[in-house]
Amino acid sequence: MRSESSGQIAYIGLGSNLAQPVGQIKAARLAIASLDSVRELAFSSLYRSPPMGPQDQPDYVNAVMAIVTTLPAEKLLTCLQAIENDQGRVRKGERWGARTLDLDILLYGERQIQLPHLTVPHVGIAERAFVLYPLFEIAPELTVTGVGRLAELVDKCPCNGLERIV
Ligand code: A4P
Ligand code: MG
Repeated sequence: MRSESSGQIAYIGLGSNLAQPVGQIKAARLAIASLDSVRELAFSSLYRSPPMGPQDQPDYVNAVMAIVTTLPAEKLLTCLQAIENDQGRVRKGERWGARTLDLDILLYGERQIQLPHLTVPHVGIAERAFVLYPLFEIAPELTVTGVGRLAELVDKCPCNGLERIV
């Protein structure tokens, strides 16, 4: 993984399964790219998949975005949560429940972060097809810090009904 002298390369996972998910993902991409101190490097295709977790909710649309940023990881998280809120995210306390928008920091440079409210690399990254496949599309040479080569993780991960839609 590279880090740029002008900042860190970070990967953000985007997910939505309510209120026109494709539109939610596209709006979030614009909002992230418009943040001060953030520049978009790459954006994956959009992928549809059945829900992981409770099954009585709509299919998800997911994508992964690469950015370069001078924001510290905690500040980036705060900015992403503000975008989730702006796009109508309601937290009902149900684990893995339906949502208009979920923005996760998948990777932040090569950092490993363990804070009460922020774990990087994101928990579960190695087993989730809806994260690994779009990430591999935009960063096939990546190594996931502390976990292993992305190409090997993709090889070991069944696609679990994931399909590329756009
Ligand atoms: N948090 C810790 N580390 C991070 C990080 N690296 N990035 C904390 C973002 N947030 C991080 O998240 C809960 C808390 O995680 C936050 O307060 C933050 O401080 P949340 O977004 O409020 O709630 P959540 O997303 O429901 O929780 P969780 O456990 O993060 O869920 P996931 O892992 O995001 O999974 N099925 C499909 N097909 N596609 C999906 O995208 N997503 C989920 C949610 C379930 N099923 C899915 C999908
Ligand atoms: Mg989340």
